[in-house]
Amino acid sequence: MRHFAIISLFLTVLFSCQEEKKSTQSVKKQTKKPVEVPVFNVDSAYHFIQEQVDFGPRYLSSKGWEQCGDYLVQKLSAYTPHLQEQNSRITTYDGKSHTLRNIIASFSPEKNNRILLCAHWDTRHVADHDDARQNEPILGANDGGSGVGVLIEIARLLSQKESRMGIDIILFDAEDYGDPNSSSPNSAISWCIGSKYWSENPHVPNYYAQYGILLDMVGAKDARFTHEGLSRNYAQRILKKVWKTAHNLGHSEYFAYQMTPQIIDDHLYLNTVANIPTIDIIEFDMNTKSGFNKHWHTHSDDMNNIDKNTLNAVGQTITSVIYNE
Ligand code: AHN
Ligand code: ZN
Repeated sequence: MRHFAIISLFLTVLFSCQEEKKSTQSVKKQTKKPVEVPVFNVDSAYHFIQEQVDFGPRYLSSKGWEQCGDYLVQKLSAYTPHLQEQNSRITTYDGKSHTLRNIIASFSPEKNNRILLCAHWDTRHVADHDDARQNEPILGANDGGSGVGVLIEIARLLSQKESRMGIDIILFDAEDYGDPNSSSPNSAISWCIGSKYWSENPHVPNYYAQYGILLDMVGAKDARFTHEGLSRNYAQRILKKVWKTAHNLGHSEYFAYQMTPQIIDDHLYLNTVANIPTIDIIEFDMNTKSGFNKHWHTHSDDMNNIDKNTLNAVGQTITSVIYNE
């Protein structure tokens, strides 16, 4: 009888605890009001990639780079009055000197709760993974163009409907001027010069964002995005949030629950220097030696390498994530 009393007391306590948990959870849910997510226009994003590619190769200091930089500033200025550029003299692995050009478009800069969205806008100066014309620059429709195209479309949506969070869209320069000789001792630090510079010199003093999302090579047909190593180490929570959103929207073929190795990309310095937990949405292809898209750093990374279904999966997902915060 005493045993029974103790057990029933235990059960009463247990159930009352669960009740409490339930009610606090439902209160928490109710505070997040449902929001209408604007429609990501994939034709528009595709068009923004085409316009970049039409400038030709856009490697540091090239004519295409100069013209495309002006185009991006002009495009984003039409969507927000809060546009900044960062310029700095840099030297690349080959001893050449260039002027870096990071382009930053902010939405609701007065808000303290912020999300950072980014991509690199420069393209590779050499086709080091091609069989032919290895010394010539590439068009970089997917590698460079795709992430930027998606982000300009999101800027267009943000200009029409404000999100609850403040948003910063950063187009990093000088990501892709890395040393083609990957065994050279300074190879690792030859990439991602623009994001390293921004992480050490953010456009706003004491800048902070709750999290960051980097888009890199998000436009190829049947692309698979995986849980990349640095993203897992530094921003597991964001990976979960983004992948869950993608699955809820029906894009599970693109967003795979698979762990893949670390990649040196712009999110490296955001995570380690700026301390902003940032994921990299980047294609992983297990059938190539590099692990990247099969046209990576070749002359066939042109508009034929861009598929609207992939762009749409990524664009819809990111749009849904930012408007639901
Ligand atoms: C390395 O190959 C070390 N990182 C690749 C980052 C990259 C290049 N993303 C696009 N192009
Ligand atoms: Zn590249």
